[in-house]
Amino acid sequence: MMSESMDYITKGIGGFYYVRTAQGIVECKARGIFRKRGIVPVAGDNVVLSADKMTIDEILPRKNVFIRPPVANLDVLFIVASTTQPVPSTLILDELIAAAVYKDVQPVLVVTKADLVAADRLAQAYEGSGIPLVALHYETGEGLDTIRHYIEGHLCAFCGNSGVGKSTLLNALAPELRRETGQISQKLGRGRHTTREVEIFEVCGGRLADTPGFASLEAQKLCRIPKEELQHTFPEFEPYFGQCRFTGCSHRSETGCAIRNAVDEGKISKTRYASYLAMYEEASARKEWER
Ligand SMILES: Nc1nc2c(ncn2[C@@H]2O[C@H](COP(=O)(O)OP(=O)(O)OP(=O)(O)O)[C@@H](O)[C@H]2O)c(=O)[nH]1
Ligand SMILES: [Mg+2]
Ligand SMILES: [Zn+2]
Repeated sequence: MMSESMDYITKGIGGFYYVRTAQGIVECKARGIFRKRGIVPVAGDNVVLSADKMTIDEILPRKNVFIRPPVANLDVLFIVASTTQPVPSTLILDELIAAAVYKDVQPVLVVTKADLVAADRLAQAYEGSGIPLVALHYETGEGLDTIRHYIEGHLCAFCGNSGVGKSTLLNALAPELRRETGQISQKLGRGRHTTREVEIFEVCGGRLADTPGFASLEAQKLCRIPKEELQHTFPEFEPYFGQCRFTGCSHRSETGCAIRNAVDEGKISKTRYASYLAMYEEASARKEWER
């Protein structure tokens, strides 16, 4: 949980850092010692400034850090999926969920376009998974307060395919950011997509990281999870650990696997288990240098 009074980096660009302090945002440089130690300050870092507020003297211990997109101390990742157009792949959603869990970030599935097609299919796929799922209904406002509740007091980010409704949701939550997003799209409207920096905004009593890198659904870029660790990124597997016949069970084809039994008994969702198998295969096939 972030503390209100702590100074933190809202944006880093070209060797300059913008740090939010109780007195407003100040522009700083980082001490040379960080580069010598191979530490790169990123948005979301809690920092201690020099007395003249010109230099970042210290980076406080991080809860987590992502390299691409560069952001630290993320608390919540909203994974936005629409019931239709585009129809989500549960494998991609599960990869993103696993990346979040692995990095100690709370994943929250946000289902949009529930007014067009019922959210049943997704709700069923994630029933009993322990992953919170919030279906949005803009006609009634249903779901928005739950999202606001997750944002309050936390550093959050959104991810999801193009067209799922991230901007629509942002505008519903924080209309004051609308101009901001409008400006950005205008800038991007012409020519190729240029690398944009991560920037953190204060909304709904929390912080929202605008992270272009999370927009794409490439969970592989967020982090690579070793195959042995994968099981721990599926919270619903936990009650069955230690109950498989073989120690070191990979929960694939071994006999007496408690997780497979739970799938057969309908206690673990079939799509979630299918994602586990696919991710395990993928992790096994990874070359040593890719790990
Ligand atoms: N019916 C319906 N339409 C929605 C809903 N959410 C978003 N849309 C529509 O879906 C389209 C895409 O929404 P955006 O908010 O632009 O999607 P996005 O995720 O920001 O897309 P990118 O910026 O390309 O990544 C727009 O036409 C929205 O009006 C919803 O809950 N119901
Ligand atoms: Mg958008
Ligand atoms: Zn097993």
